[in-house]
Amino acid sequence: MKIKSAKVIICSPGRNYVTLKIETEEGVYGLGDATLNGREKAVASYLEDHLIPCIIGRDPFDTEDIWQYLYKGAYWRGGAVTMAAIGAIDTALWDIKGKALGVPVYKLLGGKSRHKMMAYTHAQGKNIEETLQKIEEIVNRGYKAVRVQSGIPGMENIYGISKTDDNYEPAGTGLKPDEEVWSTEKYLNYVPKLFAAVREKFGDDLHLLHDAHHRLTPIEAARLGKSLEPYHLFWLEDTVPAELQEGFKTIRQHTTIPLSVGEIFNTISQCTDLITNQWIDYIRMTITHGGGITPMMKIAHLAEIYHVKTGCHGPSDLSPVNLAACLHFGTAINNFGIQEYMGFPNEVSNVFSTDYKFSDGFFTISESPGLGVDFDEEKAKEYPYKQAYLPINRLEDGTLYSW
Ligand code: CS2
Ligand code: MG
Repeated sequence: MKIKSAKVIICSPGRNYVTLKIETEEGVYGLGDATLNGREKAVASYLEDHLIPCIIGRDPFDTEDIWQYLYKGAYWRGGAVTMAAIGAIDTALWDIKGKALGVPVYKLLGGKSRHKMMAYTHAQGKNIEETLQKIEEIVNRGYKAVRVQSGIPGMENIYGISKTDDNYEPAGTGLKPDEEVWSTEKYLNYVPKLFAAVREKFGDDLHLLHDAHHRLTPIEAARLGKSLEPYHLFWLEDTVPAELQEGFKTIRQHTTIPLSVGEIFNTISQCTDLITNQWIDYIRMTITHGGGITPMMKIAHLAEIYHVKTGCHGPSDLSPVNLAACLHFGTAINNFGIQEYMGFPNEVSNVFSTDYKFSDGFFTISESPGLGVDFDEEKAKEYPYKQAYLPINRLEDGTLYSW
């Protein structure tokens, strides 16, 4: 087989998505998700101006060499923009391989290691009462695992809490990032009360997750972990900015709470210490931002040796193509942990078609050849790109802080 052409389509069915479509001389095409929230055009340019010219004429089955060529051959290795672009190409090539062979991608990754995959979704409210109501709605939809976030008294706009009654969408469409204000002390004092109320109302069996979103120091994360131990969370996510992987060693010394990290990682080198020192329990890297199925299989196999499970990032700001790829990946690997599923804006189903199944809190994989997703280029034209930025965060004294 030979790659004949590739195109990048940015569209905004409810929010921005970047989709790569690779076509072969034999008429088989593959799809990849190249969405990077707030940096969509950078990834599109990296693909169009630098990577696509290099893959024309290549055999789409040569995924390992093509990945090495795009990663090492660029000289400037790694980074969110670069790896989302490479991830989209790799995903599209696996889609082509499955279609060409007439098999679902998971069969090329090791076959079926499970017949269903547990999902978690987001419950958030402006206060504890509202959050409890949202959790109840989600439990009634059959979920067995829920991420719980709440507004914090004394803080107006914070991560994870929608300013409207719609689902939470972090990216604002202003010409510059929105600014939010943060107090770690108010947050640390409040979150244990939130989970006490949740356990009181829903009992012990519901899996509870929480996202600290990169905002704590290691010892603050240790304090939060210890304070949440009575509520036995499924995981506490993104406690500290993980440029300092060693920070997780401090957390581990103080608390048994399961830790997850990695949604903003894009290469294995960012998590090697975390995994091999068993400083984490779940790796959150996702197919697109992790550089594609090819490297993610290597990360899953490394993690398996150290009892680390996967928990792929799956927000509404990655497209159904990434989600489908995560599900094929999650079907095949032994150490699948859980799959995030925020759902998508209603308009998404006008552009993307998928045939994975979701019911009663679990995904089941599609048996269609390839990834089992499709993309309507004509419909996509009805939803033009909208400039969007993720917010920035400041402490109450104005200090720039992690968002
Ligand atoms: C969050 C993400 O889902 C999560 O765990 O961390 O929603 C994250 O805030 C967004 O993907 C940023 O675009
Ligand atoms: Mg997160």
